[in-house]
Amino acid sequence: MMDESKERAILVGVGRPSQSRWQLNDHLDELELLARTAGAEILERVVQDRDRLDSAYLIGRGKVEQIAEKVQSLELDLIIFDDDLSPAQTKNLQELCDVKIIDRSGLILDIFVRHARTREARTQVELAQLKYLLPRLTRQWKHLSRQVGGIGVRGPGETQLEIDRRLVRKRIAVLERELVRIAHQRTTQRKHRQNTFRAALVGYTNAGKSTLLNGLTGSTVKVQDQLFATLDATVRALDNSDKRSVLLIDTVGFIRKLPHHLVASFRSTLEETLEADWLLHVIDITHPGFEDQIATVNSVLKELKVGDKPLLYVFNKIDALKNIALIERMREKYQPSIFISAQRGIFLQQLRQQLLEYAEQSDEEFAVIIPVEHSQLIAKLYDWAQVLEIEYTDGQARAKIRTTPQNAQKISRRVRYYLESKQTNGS
Ligand SMILES: Nc1nc2c(ncn2[C@@H]2O[C@H](COP(=O)(O)OP(=O)(O)OP(=O)(O)O)[C@@H](O)[C@H]2O)c(=O)[nH]1
Ligand SMILES: [Mg+2]
Repeated sequence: MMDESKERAILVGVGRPSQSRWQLNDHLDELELLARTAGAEILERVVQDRDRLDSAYLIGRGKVEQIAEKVQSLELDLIIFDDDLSPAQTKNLQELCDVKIIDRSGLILDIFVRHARTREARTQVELAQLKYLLPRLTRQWKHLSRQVGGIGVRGPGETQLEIDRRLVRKRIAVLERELVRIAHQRTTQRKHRQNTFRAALVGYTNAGKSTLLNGLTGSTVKVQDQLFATLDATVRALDNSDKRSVLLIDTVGFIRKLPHHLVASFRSTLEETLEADWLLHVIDITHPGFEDQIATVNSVLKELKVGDKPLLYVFNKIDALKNIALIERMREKYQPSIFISAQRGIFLQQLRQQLLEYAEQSDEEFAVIIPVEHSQLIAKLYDWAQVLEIEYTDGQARAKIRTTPQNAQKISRRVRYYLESKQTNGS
């Protein structure tokens, strides 16, 4: 049964001494899921154990020749490598196998191209794709793009590959300017909600972030058993939060070896996350490699310089967990943490409660004194904080305000000498 609409592919992985076979299989499972999300049909996996990667072919030349035979016998359209290929390796492999070659980064980019809906996401993806293609822009690629198309050469690639590097660079500059403009718009939007507490959902792709957002806010963001279903930042208010307004932010998921061009290009989407007051790190506890996923997410967070933001580990999908003992082990190991099922609504009420409590607690009370001629700054206080009391005497405004630590910092920077005292009044 050959599905004509799907590209026929095999996966290639390299076994390293530092890595268990189990880990390699887990990585290849994930690669297969990525490939299927991109619309490929996987016929086989090829694994080679190596201490060192080959500079010309990544794997041994003999192995490449075996793969070239499979290209014929299995009628392959595509070979997908789990490891990053240099432009030269890609070219060499293409020459020997005479078929399209793509690596994990290229595959992730392809999925992003498919899933990008908004102008911002499209712009970011095109930028990342062009940056990825630039060093790979050779005659070989042009030739292939004209002939085959499909996975890895979709989207802007098809037309951009026809033109020379100089034009690609020009396009990159245009996109970068466009993103600065979009980011500016976003900042303006964000200003309107400065006095609200914001919690960002972060986590590995497919962990259940969007399901959780829907469960907590009653919205209907797309949920799919697919990688990278969400590419845009969605902001929704926590329902049932009359005491304190709390916003939740859902955004793009992370994955092992997320291409760094992509992370850089998605900065404006991730900006919402970067400015959040609290991170909810959502984890699929039923995934066999969930602890590796936690480590990956934490390292991306570090890369984004939000490694020390306050964070709650939200272990999700406990409804589908077989080994219940895992919960107690993880509760000890990851703190603070909560164990929920976003889909079934198990312990969601508790999570909502924690969010509200945290939001309340994180507010601090300040007494500020501002000379009345700084009327703009006084007006700003109302944007940035809850003004509990304000009185005007001797040409000065004396105010008691309550706000998040983030905003408090901002205010104290502006207020400078006028900040009288700071009383933490959390409890
Ligand atoms: N069993 C179970 N499945 C869940 C739960 N929460 C989410 N899922 C499923 O997990 C899959 C991924 O859910 P999403 O909410 O799209 O995950 P995400 O983290 O937003 O994924 P991306 O946007 O692709 O990064 C879907 O098939 C959900 O139905 C849960 O509590 N239990
Ligand atoms: Mg999602």
